Amino acid sequence: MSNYSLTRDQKLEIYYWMRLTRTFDDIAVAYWKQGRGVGGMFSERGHEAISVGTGYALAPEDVVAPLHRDLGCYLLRGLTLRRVFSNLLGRATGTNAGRDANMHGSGDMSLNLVGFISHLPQTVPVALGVAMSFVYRNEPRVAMTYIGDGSTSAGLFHETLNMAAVFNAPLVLIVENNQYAYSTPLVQQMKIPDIATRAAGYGIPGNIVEGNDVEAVYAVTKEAVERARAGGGPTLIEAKTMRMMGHAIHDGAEYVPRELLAEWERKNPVILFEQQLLAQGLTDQEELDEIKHRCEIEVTDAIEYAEKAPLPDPATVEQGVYAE
Ligand SMILES: Cc1ncc(C[n+]2csc(CCOP(=O)(O)OP(=O)(O)O)c2C)c(N)n1
Ligand SMILES: [Mg+2]
Repeated sequence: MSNYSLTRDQKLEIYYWMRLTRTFDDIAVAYWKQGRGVGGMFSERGHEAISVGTGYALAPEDVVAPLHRDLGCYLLRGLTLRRVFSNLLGRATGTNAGRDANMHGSGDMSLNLVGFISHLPQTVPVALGVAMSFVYRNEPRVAMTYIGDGSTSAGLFHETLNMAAVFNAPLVLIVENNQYAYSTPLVQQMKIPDIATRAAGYGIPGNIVEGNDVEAVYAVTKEAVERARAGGGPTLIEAKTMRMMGHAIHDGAEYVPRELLAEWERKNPVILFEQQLLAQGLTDQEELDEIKHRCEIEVTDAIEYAEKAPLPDPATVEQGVYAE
C-alpha cells in the first residue's frame, strides 16, 4: 500500500462521484427499459470504484482517455451530466452534437479528456501518443487510459505496451477486468488468471487491485501516476471487478451465472465505500442520504435539460468530418 492518503473531504468527494455515477446509471437503465432512450446505453454498474478511484488520482493537467464503463471519470473531469444525457439522446447539446447517441467520442480536450474511440483498443496507442508528446515537450504530465479484459487479446495492446515500455512513456494503463467481453468469459479468452502478469513480458510493473475498493484503486493508481510523472515509465494496473449487467442495454446477459452476480453484488463498490466511511467515523447516514438526494436532483435536471434540447441541425452534418 502506498503513502498516498486521502482527507475526509476528498473521500466524501469521491463518494459523491461514485454515487452520482450509480444514480445516473440506475435512472438511465430504467429510462431505456421504458423505451425512451435513443441509440445504445452501456451500464457501468460495478465499475464505479475503478472509474472514480483512477480518475481522482490524476492532476488537472494530465490527460485521460476513458472508455464506455468509465462515466465516473468523465464526470469528475468536468463533463456535465447535461452534456452526457444530451449525447445519449442524440441532441445538439451533447458532447458530439448528436453524431452518436452513445458515449463514443464523448471527450473534451479543454478538460484534457480524449473522446472514447469505439474501435477497441485504439484508445491505447492514442494515449501513448499523448504520453510521448509530454516527453518530447519535457512536461511533467501523465496520460492514462483503460482497456477491457477482452480487448487485451488484441495485438495492438501488446505492441503499444512494448513501445511504451521501451520509450519509458508516462503512461498508466488500467485493465478493467470485469470477467466478460460481451458473452465471452475470461477463461475462454486466455489461459492465465491474472492479466497483470503480462506486464512482466514488457519489463514494466503490473499491479493487481481489488477493483471494487475505491481507496485501494486510488492508492495504486496514484502511485503509478506519480512514478510516471517522475520519469519512472509506464505501469499496467489490473482492477478486478464484475460487469453487473449485460454488455449494453439490449443484452440481458442470460449467459452469466446468477450466483456469480450475487457474489459480486455483495461487493457493490458504492455500498462498500459507504460502509468504510461509516466505519472510519468520517460521516453518518444522514450525510450520505443528503448526497444521494443531491445526486437524484442532478440526474433529473440533466434528463429534463436533454429532453428539451434541440436535435442537431441537418445543415451541420459535415462539421467535424475530415475525410473526403
Ligand atoms: C475492433 C472492435 N471489435 C469489436 C468491437 C465490438 N465490441 C465492443 S465492446 C466489445 C467487448 C469488449 O470487452 P472488454 O474489452 O472485456 O470490455 P467490457 O465491455 O467488458 O468493459 C466488443 C466485442 C469493437 N468495439 N471494436
Ligand atoms: Mg470485459
